Amino acid sequence: MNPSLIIVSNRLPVSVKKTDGVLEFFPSIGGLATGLSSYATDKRNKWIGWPGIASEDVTEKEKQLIATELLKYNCYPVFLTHKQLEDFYNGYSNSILWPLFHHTPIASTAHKQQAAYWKAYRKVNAAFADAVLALSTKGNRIWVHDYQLLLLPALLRQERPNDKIGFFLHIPFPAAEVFSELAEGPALLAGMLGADLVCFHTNGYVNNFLGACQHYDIGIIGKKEIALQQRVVRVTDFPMGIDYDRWVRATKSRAVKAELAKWKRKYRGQKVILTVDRLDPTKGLVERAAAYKEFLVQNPQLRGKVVMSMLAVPSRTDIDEYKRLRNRLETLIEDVNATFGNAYWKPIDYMYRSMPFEQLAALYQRADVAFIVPLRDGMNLVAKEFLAVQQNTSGILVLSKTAGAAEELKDAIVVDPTRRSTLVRGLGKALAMPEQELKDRVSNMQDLLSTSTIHVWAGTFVKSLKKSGQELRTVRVRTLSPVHQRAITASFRAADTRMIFLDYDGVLVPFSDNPAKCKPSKELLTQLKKLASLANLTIVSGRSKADLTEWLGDLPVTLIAEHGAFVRTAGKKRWQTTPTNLGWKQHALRPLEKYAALTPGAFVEEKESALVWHYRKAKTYYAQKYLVALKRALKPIAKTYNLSVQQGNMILEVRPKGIDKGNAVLNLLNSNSEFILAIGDDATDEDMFATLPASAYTIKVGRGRTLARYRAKNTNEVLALIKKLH
Ligand code: GDG
Repeated sequence: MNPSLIIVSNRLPVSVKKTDGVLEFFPSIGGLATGLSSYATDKRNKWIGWPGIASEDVTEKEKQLIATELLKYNCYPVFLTHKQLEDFYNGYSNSILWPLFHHTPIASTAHKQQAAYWKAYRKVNAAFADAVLALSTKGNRIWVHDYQLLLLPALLRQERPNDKIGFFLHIPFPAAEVFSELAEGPALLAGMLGADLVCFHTNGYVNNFLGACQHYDIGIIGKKEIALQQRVVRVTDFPMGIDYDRWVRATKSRAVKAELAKWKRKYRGQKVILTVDRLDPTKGLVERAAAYKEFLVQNPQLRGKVVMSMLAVPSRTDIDEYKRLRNRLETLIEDVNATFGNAYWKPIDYMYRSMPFEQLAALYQRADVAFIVPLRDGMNLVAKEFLAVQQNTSGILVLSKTAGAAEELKDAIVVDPTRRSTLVRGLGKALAMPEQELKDRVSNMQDLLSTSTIHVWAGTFVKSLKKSGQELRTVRVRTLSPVHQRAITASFRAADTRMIFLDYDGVLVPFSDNPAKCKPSKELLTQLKKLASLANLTIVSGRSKADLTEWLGDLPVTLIAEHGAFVRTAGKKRWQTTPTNLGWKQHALRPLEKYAALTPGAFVEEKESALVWHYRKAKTYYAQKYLVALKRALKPIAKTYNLSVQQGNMILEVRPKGIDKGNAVLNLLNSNSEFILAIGDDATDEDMFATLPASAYTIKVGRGRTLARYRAKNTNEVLALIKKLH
């Protein structure tokens, strides 16, 4: 039996509104619900999202009612407050990500609010993560949708390291140079890379995404994949299709035929140029109306014989930018109608509303030209729907080269939406196209649309998700070069919030047989102090509390002793302890002491939370011989008492499982951090590298296998890097 599928999107396929105190449920507009219907109706699956109403606008009782009603559709609501909708949805999602991902400018008013918006975005993504974790179980497949939830895959990955998580972006992914304008870029990439499968509509977006990862030096980029330290993320294009049969069936339905008759009456004797879009800056509606105006100027003979039927669906009406756009568009339309129109002819038939399905299908049929020229568009399903209904009718498509659909619909008249002259020419070509050529082109495109349907899209995604996440590879670690150092420094400077985790021995001071030599120099203390004034600095060590307090106790840094058994937060004097049962110690001590006695130079150090077998000063021959025997002897004890036996730099350390640098760092990790750097040198630091997000800069000092992204030669290189940071 297939495991359950959890679908997560900002909006649920069923929305709620309250009119005069009565709750009404209605399907949300868009193809996604149709595409996923076969999954969404299966009782084992769940769809999690916002139901379309702010939490303040409903009582607790109504929330329960909504949840009960939605359950009939296997939908589960995540309620969001007005403030969250303002900052997360209108703010970060629609005023920052949406324009930037469509290569259009971010309004200066939005820029000013970016920090607050980002905070809300992170919080809402975390709220979605909580909902998904509460409503799913380990082993479920999770499919996350779209730009509102870019952080969600990584948030889920932290809790579900082995679940199959997929992500689909419905809008374009911008070019790396545009994406890198976004201060939160690395965090967003790390969020998406929490998935096993990251998908886009087109190959162009795949390449842009890989380019952005390359820009930030994340992972090893392969063909349609990114190898991270422990996982390989598949990055591929799955162009979304439409429910082709539904649109073809519609042309035969009585309701659509009746609507078609109405449109025919309305537009009698005219060539209809159709545009259907949400009223959105990226859809280029003003540019379209302006091009049409120019077309009328250049083709006076067609005045009175053509009409632009413009359906502008209200969208994001709370955002100022959208209000301004509506004004500009309507002013231009009035101008065109006043300049060219007369009592018998209105050049632009403008409809600011949404339309029932049957009416829309009939309008598509009546149109002679679909003028679908968004400035940039993830895919554009309207273009595909228009083509699907051309069964006994002969409409042709003019399409932007910057709409995702253009990668598939090669037989459309493809134009550059930023150049008015090509738009005008495109319209002319469409209206003059010989009937046979037009029919051939449309039929070619219909062949593709009838096979690459939305059901195929969803099925392929789910199948690929099933297969993903199985490969594990060892990734090449790069030597920390001056170029990498510069990238790290630049990213440090650009970030507002920074976290740095440094191991002590082997990272800040070289190893030495003489413990006195391990004391930090004055110079090192000064450097650390400077660094701590710029970043949240933590020293993550295996050393005892006493050593760390004596050497580093006066610095404004957080100290982690004995690999996380003890933590002293910056600015505080008290150490906090992770409570553990120490009954295991006496059992482990026996073999440790036995083999220390057999190995000249080896000795046992008893820490509060751990036992350490040191063999730095032992003769190699004996050390190696008895290390193997010791490990064997410790195995059953470790199993009984749930201990970890870990080899470090010339040490073997035994301590309770769960006390490790990974968990220690995880407890301190602040999801706000825009910059994370961790430097370590031995196996205990690998836990730390494994825990940190893919965007973190991780550096291993010295040789040996590692999960870190970079390798530094020695402590001198570490100190040089630290100096560069401040
Ligand atoms: C995003 C991406 C990507 C529209 N008005 C009415 C209506 N619609 C339906 C259409 C179509 C859908 O809404 C619009 O889809 P688009 O693809 O054109 O555009 P976005 O809303 O911007 O969607 C886009 C898409 O996600 C999918 O991944 O293609 O690039 O921006 O299905 O038919 N339906 C009805 N009345 C309307 O007035 N019934």
